[in-house]
Formats: sequence, structure tokens, C-alpha cells
Amino acid sequence: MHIERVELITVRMPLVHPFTTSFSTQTERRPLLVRVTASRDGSTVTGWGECVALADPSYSPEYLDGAREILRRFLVPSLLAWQASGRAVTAEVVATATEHVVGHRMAKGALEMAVLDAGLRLDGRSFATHLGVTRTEVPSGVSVGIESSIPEVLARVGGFLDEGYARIKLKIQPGWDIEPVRAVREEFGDVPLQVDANTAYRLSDAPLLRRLDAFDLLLIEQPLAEDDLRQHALLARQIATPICLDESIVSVEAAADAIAWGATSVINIKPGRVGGYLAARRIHDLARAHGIAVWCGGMLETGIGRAANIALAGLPGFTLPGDVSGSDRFYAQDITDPVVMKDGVVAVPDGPGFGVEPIADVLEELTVDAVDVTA
Ligand code: OSB
Ligand code: MG
Repeated sequence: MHIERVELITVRMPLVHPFTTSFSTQTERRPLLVRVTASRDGSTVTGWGECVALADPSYSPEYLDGAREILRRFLVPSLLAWQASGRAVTAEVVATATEHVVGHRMAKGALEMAVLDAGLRLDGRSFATHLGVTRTEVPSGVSVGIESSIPEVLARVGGFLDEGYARIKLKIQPGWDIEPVRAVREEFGDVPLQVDANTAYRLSDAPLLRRLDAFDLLLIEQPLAEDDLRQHALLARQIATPICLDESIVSVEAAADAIAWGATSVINIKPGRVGGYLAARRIHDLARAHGIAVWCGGMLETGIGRAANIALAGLPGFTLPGDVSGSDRFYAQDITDPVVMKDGVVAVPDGPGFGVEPIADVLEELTVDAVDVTA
């Protein structure tokens, strides 16, 4: 394909309810969209990517303004230089064309995503077809933030269960762990339940974390720090709840290390965190070959990232429900037609590319910054 134009569009989306994790409270999301205009054989298409970096570098080193800058100054120029030297541009070459930039996987993933969407649209193929996904729907789980009281969290969980969500994930941190889990088990019984600590504990907390074993959780997500693979392996010997890594799995190589060292028995795959959907697919394949279950994480995506995640979650190794909720779990107004959760599942999109695009009026209304980085 020929890349004609690349625009970076920053959007402001208020959350329907504050989302508190062990690292921050978010009341709005500022997604960074990458819009690629590309042509081939006389047809021109628009491809959309979404950068999942948060506003602050609190979940990972990347953050919104940094990602925008890296895309503008380094990643997009590198891809255009690749093209100018006569080499073909496809999603498959984006990682190679930008590999001299160290890190910044969320920014790279967003560019690759837009090129992938454009390429699939030029081919008239859906992402699910490209992946070989035949499932038409996938189970939908929901991530429940830290609340100010137990009755509050019970009300939230009860509401989501009434809506039909297939699995509940509770955010935990020291001081908000055993009691909310106990309360949810007592109130709602044997529902599929897991917890996410977002790195809030230390290995010396193993005796406390072992108390969670009594609640028959599906898994505990990222109890220890991002770099602590060895310590996660040590923790795994001290608790019965399966450990699932999120923040630590920044690449295919990190996934291979974590599996080899026994640091993880489940992997949360977030395409942005690992540099894009192509790397995400490779991690799925690797994990599957090792009998390690995977599920699709979320980063409060708009309908664009949500649609792509749902297709990815249709691969056979995704054996646990993902954080692929309906749009209304976070947003009163999504920028695309909303993803709808019904009866515990969300539908795998089947249109060309990721199968969704922003609604022009809504996008315009919510856009806070837009720049053509190829002008
Ligand atoms: O750790 O999974 C996480 C959101 C932002 C940053 C990190 C995480 C999360 C979530 C939300 O848990 C998942 C979602 O988008 O539904
Ligand atoms: Mg997590």
C-alpha cells in the first residue's frame, strides 16, 4: 500500500464511573487515534489505530503526550522513509521499520494497528478472517475498580452480574483485598471471579496473598512488580491461586521467559503493551504451545480497540473471558457504534478491517487535538 497521510487525533471521553486501580483513579480517558490514509491500485482507504497509553506513566512507562511525540518525530517518519526507499509497506513491516526506536511499544502498536486496518480494508477482509478466527462471539468479562466501601463494590458487581457479564475481575491493593473478595463470594456465590493487583504487593506479602486461596479465584493478576519475574516464580510456589502476568509481559521474549521460569500460569494479552496485534498473536501461539491459558486484557479502549480485541480473543488459546466489555461499561458515548454485551458475550466484528469506524460527528465533538504528521 502507499501511505498518503497519517493523522494523530486525541480524543477526550468522560468515564461513566471513576475507575480506581492500585496505581490511579481515572475519571476520563484520552485515547490517541492514528488515522492512516492509504491507497493501492486506485482505491483509497482509511485505517484506524488506537494507542492505549494512559495519560500518566503509572501503568507502564509510556504516556499519552510521549506516545504522540514518539509517533510524530520518530515512528511515522521511519515508516515514510521505509516507503520512500521503495520498500513495500504492510502491517508486517511496521515493527522492522521502527525497530531502531527502543521501547515505545504502545505507540508502535498503534501505528501498526492503523496500517493493519488499512491493509485489510484494501483486501476487503476482516481481522477475524485474517487471524483464522471462526468464533462469532466471545465471553465478556468486566473489570471492577477499587470502591470506597464494601456495599459500593457489591452494588457494582451485582449490577454487572445482572447485566450478564461472564466473569468479574476485582481490582485489589493492600487494605482492599481479602474483605472485598470475601464479600463478593458471600453475596454472589460461585461466580467466575479473579483479582488484579497491578503490582501493588511484595514477595513478603505471600502469607497475606495465600489467604486468597480460600476463595477459589480463577487467577491473581500481576501481584508483584513488572520486573520481578523471579519473584513471581517464587510466589507461585507459595500460593495456590494461579498467577497471571499483565505488566511484566511486554514482548514475546518476556512471555517466553515468564513461561520458562514458572513465573506465570496464565497470560493477560494486551496488544498495545506488547507492540501490537501481530506480537499479541505470537504470544498467543507461544502460550498455547506451552499449555498456558491466555485472555484478552483491556485498556479502556474505544470501540476501535475494543473491536480488534474481540477478534483477537476469538483465537482458540483465549480460553478465559477477557476484559472485553460493552462500550457502556466505561462510556455513555463511544466514538464508534457501541460494542454491546448481551447474555455474557460480545460479537466478533465481521466487516472489513476491524469492522468499525468513528462516527464523524461524535469524533469531531470529542476531539481535543488533531495533527497531520505528514503535512
Ligand atoms: O491492569 O488490566 C489492567 C485498565 C487500565 C490499565 C490497566 C488495566 C486496566 C483494566 C481495565 O483492568 C480493563 C478494561 O479495559 O476493561
Ligand atoms: Mg491488569
